[in-house]
Amino acid sequence: MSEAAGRCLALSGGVGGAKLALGLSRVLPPEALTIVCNTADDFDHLGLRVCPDLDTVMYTLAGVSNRVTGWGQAHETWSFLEALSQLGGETWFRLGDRDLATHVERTRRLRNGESLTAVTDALCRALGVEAKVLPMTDDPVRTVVGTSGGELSFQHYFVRDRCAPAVTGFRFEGVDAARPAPDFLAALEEDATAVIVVCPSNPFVSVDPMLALPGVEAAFRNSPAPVIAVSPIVGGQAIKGPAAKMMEELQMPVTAAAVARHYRERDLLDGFVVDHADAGEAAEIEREGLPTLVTGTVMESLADRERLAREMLDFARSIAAPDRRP
Ligand code: FO1
Repeated sequence: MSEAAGRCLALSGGVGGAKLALGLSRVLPPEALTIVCNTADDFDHLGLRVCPDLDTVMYTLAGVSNRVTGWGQAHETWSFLEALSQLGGETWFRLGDRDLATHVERTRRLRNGESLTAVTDALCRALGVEAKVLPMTDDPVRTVVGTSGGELSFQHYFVRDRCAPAVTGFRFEGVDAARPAPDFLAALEEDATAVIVVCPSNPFVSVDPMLALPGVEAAFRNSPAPVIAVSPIVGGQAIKGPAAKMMEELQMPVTAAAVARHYRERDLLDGFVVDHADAGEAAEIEREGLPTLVTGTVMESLADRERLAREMLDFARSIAAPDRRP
């Protein structure tokens, strides 16, 4: 996509989102890409602010992410955690030594009164990340996971309890009082934004917190830019993480079409992207009024990430200016 075609705003959470964000950062000039990250997974741990989805995107674009786990840094050492364990400290949430530096520096800056937007920008610049990486908001929003055994904080559900409890629903504490990060709203309302990409992230705990921020859904519906989402479900499975398990527990079909419906029912999308494995669902999704691209959405290599990014941008251009309901 050339500059003339304007800017891309990508919404990303978790590992799947970061892969496509990397692809977009490789096919777009840095000034044409803004990546907004979910911050409802953030939490205060050992007196430090941990921002997993911001860090996954930052590390991925900086080329230092741990490809095996999808979180934290590569070439990690664990002296801090070993020493903490000897002291009887909490080690269920694994903080590597290099990763720890990020949490210490972010916490120091936040305590000095810097916004999360400003801190993220400083850390990204220090790591050589040129694309604009943004928190969805500078205000506190925390996902609370409703389960058959009661409510859990997100990281307790996801890491401590390994996504084992059956989910009954989610709520995003603080979201009604939170304001979308200024640059996020600006990118949504800017007419230079040529396409909005919802990355293949968990719809419930990575994308919905961003959409729940006051004004965001309306801005999606009113944006002149087409909104394209990539299914995080391929062949009835999530590539990584608990999205498929959550859909089963929420009594939803575990299909790409069900994900399309989850966004479509709020009139948020102009196009949807499914993997070849789900080509049979494309007709059903199109019948529901959503132009659908069938392609390879499983990103193993860097070339996969770049190809999918290019196809997303071309698909967006091919979709007529969205005829949005007022
Ligand atoms: N996920 C785990 O499953 N186990 C961990 O020990 C763990 C540590 C961790 C440390 C820093 C960080 O930024 C992310 C970390 N994650 C870990 C992932 C984290 O739970 C994220 O919330 C998920 O990636 C979902 O977005």
